[in-house]
Amino acid sequence: MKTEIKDWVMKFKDYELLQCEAPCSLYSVLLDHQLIPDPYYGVNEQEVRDLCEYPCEFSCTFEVEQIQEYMELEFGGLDTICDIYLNERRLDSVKNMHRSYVYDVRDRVKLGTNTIRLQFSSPIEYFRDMDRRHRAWTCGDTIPGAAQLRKALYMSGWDWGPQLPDMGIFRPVVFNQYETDRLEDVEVRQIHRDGTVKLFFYVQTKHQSNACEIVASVDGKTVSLVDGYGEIEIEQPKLWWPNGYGQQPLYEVIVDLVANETVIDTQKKRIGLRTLTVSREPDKYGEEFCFVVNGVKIFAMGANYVPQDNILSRITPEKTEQLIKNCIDANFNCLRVWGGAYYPEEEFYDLCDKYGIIIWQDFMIACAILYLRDEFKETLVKECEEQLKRFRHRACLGLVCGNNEMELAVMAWGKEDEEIVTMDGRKAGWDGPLVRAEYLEFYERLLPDMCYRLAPDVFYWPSSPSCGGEFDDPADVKRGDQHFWGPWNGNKSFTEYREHQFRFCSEFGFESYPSMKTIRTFAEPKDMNLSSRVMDNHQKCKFGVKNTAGYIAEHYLYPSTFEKVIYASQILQAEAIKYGVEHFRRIRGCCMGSLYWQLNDCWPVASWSSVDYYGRYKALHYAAKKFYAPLACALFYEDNKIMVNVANETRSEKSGCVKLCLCRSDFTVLDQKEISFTVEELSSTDIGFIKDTAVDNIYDCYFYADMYDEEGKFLVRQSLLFVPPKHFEWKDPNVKAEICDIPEGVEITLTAENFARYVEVDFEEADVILSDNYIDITSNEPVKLRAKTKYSAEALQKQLILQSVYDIGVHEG
Ligand code: BMA
Repeated sequence: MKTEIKDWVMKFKDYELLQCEAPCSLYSVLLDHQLIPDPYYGVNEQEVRDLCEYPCEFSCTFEVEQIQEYMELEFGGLDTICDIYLNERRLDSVKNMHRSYVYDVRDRVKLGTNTIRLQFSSPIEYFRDMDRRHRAWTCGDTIPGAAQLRKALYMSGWDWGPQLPDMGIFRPVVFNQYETDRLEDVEVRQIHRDGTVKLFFYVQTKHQSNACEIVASVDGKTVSLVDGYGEIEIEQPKLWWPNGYGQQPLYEVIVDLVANETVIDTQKKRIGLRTLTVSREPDKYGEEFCFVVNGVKIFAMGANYVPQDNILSRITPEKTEQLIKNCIDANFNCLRVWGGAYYPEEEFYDLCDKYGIIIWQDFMIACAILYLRDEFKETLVKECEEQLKRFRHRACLGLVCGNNEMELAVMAWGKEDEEIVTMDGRKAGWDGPLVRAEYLEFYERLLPDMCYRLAPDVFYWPSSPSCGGEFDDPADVKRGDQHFWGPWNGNKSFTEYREHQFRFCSEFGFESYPSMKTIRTFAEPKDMNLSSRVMDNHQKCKFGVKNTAGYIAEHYLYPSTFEKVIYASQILQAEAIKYGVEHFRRIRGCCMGSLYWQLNDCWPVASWSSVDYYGRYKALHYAAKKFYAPLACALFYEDNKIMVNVANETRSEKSGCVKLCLCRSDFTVLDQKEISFTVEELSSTDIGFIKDTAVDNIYDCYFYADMYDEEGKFLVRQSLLFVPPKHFEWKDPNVKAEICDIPEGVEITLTAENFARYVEVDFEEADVILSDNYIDITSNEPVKLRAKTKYSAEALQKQLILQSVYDIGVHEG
């Protein structure tokens, strides 16, 4: 029998005892009891952060009605430095939130009421101590020393995250009692041959009792395992595909442990039948790097996923499902779970299996030298083993990766003279042999060996970015994956993306501010200035404000209001990433992946995300929907002509046509042309061009292309200017929107009198995800958008807000 222990009491400082329900943490409990202000509001972060200087304690009671053969306490996730007491005797002291801990407590429990006390010590104090005793380099946005504790690094601050290193019970605590045995380790492997799939089961029980039988079943077939081993063949397997390439059928594998004809334990695993690995074949560009699913080379399209909150108990399955649906809405087929975070919940992987999102899974190590001293290394190894066993059977698992940016860091970020003092007192230069040797030993011997042993079908990659390891130029663009930060960190123009022939861009990004609705959750009208204290506190990138202002100056007139700064920052971000992705898809074959930094946020903040903390789409997310469309159209202005590219990421040939048009800002048509196309499956082709000879005034002319499918259905519009938008002679477009009710929600009809670019449709209060947004109105023809919403057309019409590029520099009144 398993009993989850949910009711706890928290003791903190001299507050009275506070009732709480697990999962819960210091912050979640204080917030529930209204004892602290919202840490995400204003500059409260700093005040609330300091509460983690103090210890905090959770206790509970549970009843034992009978003594059974086996009695275990299972802690799914304790964050992080915790002394565990059972009936006032210390059971253990733990320091790794990425592991679960199971204890045999039969000799320690008593009939009747038992108590558990979890005494958490301050992580901040620990960081300080670690930093003092042996300074090691950690990324500058987090609390020094934070990387030397197995606690999600971002919780101690990142360049998009607050410093709120909470503590508490973040996964279930379970009391488990049973008589004979229980299932311990269930491994399911699959081999695909001649159109059939053979499943192999390797199962271990905790006590290896001979009195039990293990039975596995799937797809109506059952096998009784011998010595924990058995096979089932699936004759007409329905294959699992990533989103956009086919369906995602899942098969439920049930493993029962049977004693005296009674099922005494069960484990269920949903699996997808597919082969999935990474190809590193040498090719004419160097060495390819691409996911291969069921033998098909996939162009990975998606972003980097970061934790959805700093206060972990706020992350609900519903919110996670919404976010994954947002990914599907934007045609993603891949996400990278970045290494400065924590290993997501089961439901995250369930959703990725269900919707077809390939997961690039980092181990939770990022941007820091870890001291692999004995105790630390031991817990890290156990953590990696546990996590691998946890997700190795997942249909969605594309690869596991040793760390984020550490190979690069060890080679390139340090200074020879910077001293690092190891645990045993040895001194090593940042790039010294000791640091290098430890790196190689862990990420390039130990972890790949572990993967080979525990998850032999899963591709292992030592670091991101990397060319395969051994400090062999991890930034080489001819091999492996790349992180490219020329635009934004390097202050380069968007056009810079097009100067490189990457193989797989696993990180590139551009910041923006979240919408006004989100800003209003943490700032008052008096704070509505990019450089105010409150806004600065919600901009964790040290040069974020400067960069935003600089890029605005490069592209747009100086915005006349704060609202327009926010809008400009979002369309800049959308444009920047679009520049990159369109180029990457154009060179499909050479480049086989695009994962922008970053999908989401852990609090309301200025960041690289395309969906903000409250689930609101930024302009980038609407743009992603178009640049990641299975059939996408992109424009490239080169050598006085506008080249049209069509990228087809589906498994069938696609035909259609693109209508091209050169116009003046008052909609006068100067030249037009229609190009029909047929583009092979899984390819990208330049289908034709139009010359710019009809352009009579570059400050007044624009170009647009509308793509239609074979049946004449409109798919997408792209537009292009010949000068930076700040120099364009905008005429007031006088955009109007008519909203009407339709059975599924509302339809919005937009019209303009002159060319309108990036028209944003928003509502004062209502949150509505539209079929498209930040759209261009390029002719007298209206543009129609749709939305599923609980609001009526009338209610939305009243709170409608419209703006476009024209408005950025306009002074009202
Ligand atoms: C990347 C990531 C993160 C960071 C982001 C933006 O390199 O690995 O460390 O948040 O850049 O600067």
